[in-house]
Amino acid sequence: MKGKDKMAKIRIIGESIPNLPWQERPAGASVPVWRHTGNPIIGRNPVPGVARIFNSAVVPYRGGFIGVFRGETVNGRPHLYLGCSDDGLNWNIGPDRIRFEDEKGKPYQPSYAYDPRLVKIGDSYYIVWCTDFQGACLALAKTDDFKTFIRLENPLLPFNRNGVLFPKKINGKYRILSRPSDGGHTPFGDVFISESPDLTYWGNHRHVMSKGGAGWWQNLKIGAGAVPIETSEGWLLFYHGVTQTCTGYVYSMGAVILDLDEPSRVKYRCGEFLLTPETWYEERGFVPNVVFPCAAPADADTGRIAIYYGCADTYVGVAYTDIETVTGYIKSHSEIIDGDGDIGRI
Ligand code: BMA
Repeated sequence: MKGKDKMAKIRIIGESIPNLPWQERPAGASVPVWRHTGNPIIGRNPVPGVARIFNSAVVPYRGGFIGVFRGETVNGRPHLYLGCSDDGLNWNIGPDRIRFEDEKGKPYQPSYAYDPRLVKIGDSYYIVWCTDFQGACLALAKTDDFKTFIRLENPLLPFNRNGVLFPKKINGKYRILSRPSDGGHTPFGDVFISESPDLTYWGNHRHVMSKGGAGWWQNLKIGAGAVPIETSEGWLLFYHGVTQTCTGYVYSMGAVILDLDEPSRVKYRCGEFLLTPETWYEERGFVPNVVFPCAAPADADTGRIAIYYGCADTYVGVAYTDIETVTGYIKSHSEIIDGDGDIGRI
């Protein structure tokens, strides 16, 4: 590698978010990702009728932030709620569930809804979440104003979870990451990608990445997390990896860089987790030992990234990194599992 290439700065290709939440890495720390000191940013019983909010997605909106939140209601069923914030940390969450309609304006409410991801593509915003479609599967809705939410056709067949849309078309096609699953707590699973010309018809399915590797933290299953960040090096994806212990699953966060033109191809993948349950709000809650990233807004001007993640199926936390730190760490700890570096068509 030439000296000049070695020094080339990695850029985020995206918007400026000057008010993105941010704290510097603690003095003396060398970790690639660090927690917001005010975590959790959303505590228990945040809204009447909602016992816990976690695994939720946030985007910048009109100079502030807007989010779609997974609220576990007081009868234990998950639904989606809307929230807004000036600073991305203090949230005002509406007391009513998001009301969905179909393309003819008829109510089209999911019987349950969890793990939303939120993405802006062009001038519209899209929500992908896990819904009931004769079993757990992915749902898709569109909004232009966060007042009217139109459900589109469910993109894939059951069972499937962890659906994440890319923020733009790649070579003329929308792309969605997903994790084919089972009807229960799924003791297996890899990340796949599918493409569509119109968000209705999906095909050209490819395998993106496998569970496993030399380490054990992601040896049971993996699932896409935040909307991928476009960078000069590739698509930066924060995802979750799961291991099984004698008392249950442990969810950690990892990161991978996918090829810009052919995102079924892994370029670099961190063999180590970037965040694992260590604090009381990650270790203790409705489901202990869970960190579950769902959003990572990034500021193209400074390279700063704020990662929103669910903590122990009970709280929302924020963690920080910057593009140079995290890509440097991924590349210097990269481990590509057999076959993941190709296009994923067997
Ligand atoms: C997964 C999903 C997530 C949850 C995790 C840990 O299967 O249901 O919503 O955070 O389990 O319970």
